[in-house]
Amino acid sequence: QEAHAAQMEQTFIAIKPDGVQRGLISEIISRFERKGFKLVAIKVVVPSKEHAQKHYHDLKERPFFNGLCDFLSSGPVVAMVWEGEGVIKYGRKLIGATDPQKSEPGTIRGDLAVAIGGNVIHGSDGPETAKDEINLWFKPEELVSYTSNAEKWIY
Ligand code: FUP
Repeated sequence: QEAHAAQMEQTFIAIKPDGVQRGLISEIISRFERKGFKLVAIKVVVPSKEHAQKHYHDLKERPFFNGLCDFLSSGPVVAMVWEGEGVIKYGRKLIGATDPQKSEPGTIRGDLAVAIGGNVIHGSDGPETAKDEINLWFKPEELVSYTSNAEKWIY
């Protein structure tokens, strides 16, 4: 386990208001959990518009930015931090392409969504954004550090 500690990374994953309203929380969590990733932080929040704007600041020049921020702040979001080897990149793989019409079957968006404006989930797209997004959504003390019994079988 100690040998793996250096390779462990964390990513920010959010079930967006459409995913929460559609009752997809457990379905989405179970996909990350069954894979072998570890949940180290979770909360249900209704983000403010300002918070949504900070979260999507990279997209502020895009025409859909305002509608996107309205959407993210329109209701409860399940904000999470998942940990594991390669979780940033592989989490994106579990999620699938941004446009659900293009995401593969077997992915969360491929299996559970049809429109880009209702693609149910967000996941950090790289190590830097993962760090920034975790810091935006969580205080350090909201993240837990623990060893699960399964880890010696996963790693
Ligand atoms: P992703 O990282 O897959 O969530 O995709 P982006 O960061 O590029 O986009 C963030 C969100 O903006 C998407 F989840 C949906 C929305 N979006 C649109 O509404 N229209 C677009 O053309 C692109 C993105």
